[in-house]
Amino acid sequence: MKIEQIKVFVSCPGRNFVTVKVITDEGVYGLGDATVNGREMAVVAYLEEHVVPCLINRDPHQIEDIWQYLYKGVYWRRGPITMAAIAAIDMALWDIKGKVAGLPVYQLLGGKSREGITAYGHANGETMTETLDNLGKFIEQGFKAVRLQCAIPGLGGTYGTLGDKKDYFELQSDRPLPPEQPWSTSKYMNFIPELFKQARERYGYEIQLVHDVHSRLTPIESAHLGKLLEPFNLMFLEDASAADNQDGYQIIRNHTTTPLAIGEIFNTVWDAKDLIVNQTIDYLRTAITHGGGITPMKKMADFAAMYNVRMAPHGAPDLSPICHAAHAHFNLWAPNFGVQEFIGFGTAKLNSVFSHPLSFDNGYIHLEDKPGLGVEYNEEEGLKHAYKRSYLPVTRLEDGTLWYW
Ligand code: CS2
Ligand code: MG
Repeated sequence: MKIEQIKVFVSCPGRNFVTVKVITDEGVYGLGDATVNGREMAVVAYLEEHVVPCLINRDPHQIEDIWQYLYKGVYWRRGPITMAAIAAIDMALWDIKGKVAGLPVYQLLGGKSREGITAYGHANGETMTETLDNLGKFIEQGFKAVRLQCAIPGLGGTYGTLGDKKDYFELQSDRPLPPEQPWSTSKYMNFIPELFKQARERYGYEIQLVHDVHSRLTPIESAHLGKLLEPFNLMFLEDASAADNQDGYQIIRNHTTTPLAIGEIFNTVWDAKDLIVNQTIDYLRTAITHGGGITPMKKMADFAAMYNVRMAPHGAPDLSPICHAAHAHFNLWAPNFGVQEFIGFGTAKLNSVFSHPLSFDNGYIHLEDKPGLGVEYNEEEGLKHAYKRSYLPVTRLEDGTLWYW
């Protein structure tokens, strides 16, 4: 079997997605997701100009060798653009291998370690009451874990809230240039513990709760927040602080028992090596699309397991359904799976372009048994939704200093 052609598609059924289709001389094909939110066209150029020509006529079954060729074989290793490009090819090759074997990808990884994939939903709100009412709706739907984000009084456009947008899937559209949002650490710190206190008073301690700090705090500020939240038993605090310097997490860890999760912007195991070995985190949140594919994620999971770190892949709507399906296969297998972020199955527009094998029931994601990843990309529908340049917001402190979004 040989790789005959590789197509790269960009479509915007609500938001932009970069999709790779690896086609073999025997007609079998595989799909991969290469979406990097706000930098989509850089991945397209990387793939079309520098990856695709090197892979034509190679044996698609040699997944490991092709991965090494694209990673180790290239002088310029790592980084989000490179690793998303490699990830998409890798996903597509696992998809092909599964289709040829007549087996779902999780079977190739080692089979199921569980029946259902525990998912956490997003309860967002513009006020504390709205966030807490939404939490109640998630509990009614059977969710076992829910993330709480709320607009901070006195601050416009806080991360995780919708503002005037009705639909999280369309959060990114119509933003040709990055919007700016203000940030105040003190306003945030004064508010968030109260949100979790009221959540526990209203709904008790059975529901698992998560909160995403989105890297807005320094390590010592995160340590303080972690301590304030201890009475409310969080499942984890996500992106409590940026970890460009992995040692910073020692500071947080030394002060609080609130569990910590990080990794959605990590590209390789090297971004997390110290965090794992020093056991300063509890969950690794790298996505298959941004972490270089299924091949390295399997290795990362096995490595993390030795240090009691569980896998909780990023599940934001800017990853395509191909990545969400790949996560489901990975999560069914990974012995140290923790929880899957889950934002629902998207709009009718999204589902007209991508079809997927996932369903949700009583707090768990289920995967229909289909060979490979079980996803389809409708090329004709994709053409109807042209790429739209759009960006994530940029954050500034109230005095104008640029801050992490
Ligand atoms: C996030 C994302 O889902 C999450 O936890 O932090 O919403 C993230 O901001 C986006 O994926 C960025 O592209
Ligand atoms: Mg996050």
